[in-house]
Amino acid sequence: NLKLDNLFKKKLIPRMTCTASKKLLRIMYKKKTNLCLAADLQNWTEVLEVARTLGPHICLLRTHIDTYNLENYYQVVEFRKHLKDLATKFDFMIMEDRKFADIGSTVQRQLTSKPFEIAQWADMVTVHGLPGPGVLQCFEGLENIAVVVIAEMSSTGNLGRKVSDYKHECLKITDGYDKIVAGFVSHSKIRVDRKDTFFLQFTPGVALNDYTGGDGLGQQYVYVDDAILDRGADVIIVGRGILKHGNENWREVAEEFQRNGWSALVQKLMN
Ligand code: 5IU
Repeated sequence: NLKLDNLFKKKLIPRMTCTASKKLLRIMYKKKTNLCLAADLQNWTEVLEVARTLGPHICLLRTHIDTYNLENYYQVVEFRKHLKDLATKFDFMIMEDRKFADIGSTVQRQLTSKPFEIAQWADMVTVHGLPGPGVLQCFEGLENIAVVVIAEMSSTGNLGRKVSDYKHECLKITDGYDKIVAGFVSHSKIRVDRKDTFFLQFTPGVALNDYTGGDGLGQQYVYVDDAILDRGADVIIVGRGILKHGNENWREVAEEFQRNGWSALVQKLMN
């Protein structure tokens, strides 16, 4: 559809200053998906399996590399090599949800030190806004890695929702860092069309309409349409909504998230 093509290629993509978000938006448009898989599985081999199965349906794969039972540095290297190969093969990006929250000089070392060497393989990482702009400044010397600032978490009672202005302050610290910041994690609308910049909103805690309730540990879920149309998500982050099913059903469920997510995004952007 010509209107949608124009919207992505002439309006949205050129307005992004951050190389990673430009790339992500291109992938989303090409593959017709705004689904990010939260690859929360126990073993690194299972993470590779899910990446291989769902690669065609996702634009982004979100890792927690410290939870995959990687036993030594050589396994880490092997894991990230295979994951990168799959990302290239299926054309998706990788976001390590590390949630950095320290002073810049420490974050810089956390990004580069062994065994994980996050800066070498992640396209994006999450950071908390709590430390202030230093947490962004420390990315300036690093190439090929962008930042997603956590403005409002999905969990019950999270301070991003409770502390007035927290979300807005997270926005403010990104001023001057348009090249580094790909967007925000938020469970409610944080549309920040500052100057010429278009940031992406990533929203976790998303479920299909067959689901009600949380997970008993504070996670709160919203439906795909609510996440995108009411709460402003551009990219939906889904873990258990897919992974709680047996691996023979992963693809089918992911396709449903993909279809619903993409049609809601198109509806939102065309309005
Ligand atoms: N995640 C959240 N909420 C947040 C942030 C990250 O759920 O505010 I920041 C992560 C945690 C989990 C994934 O790895 O997103 C969501 O998983 P489920 O779809 O399984 O709830």
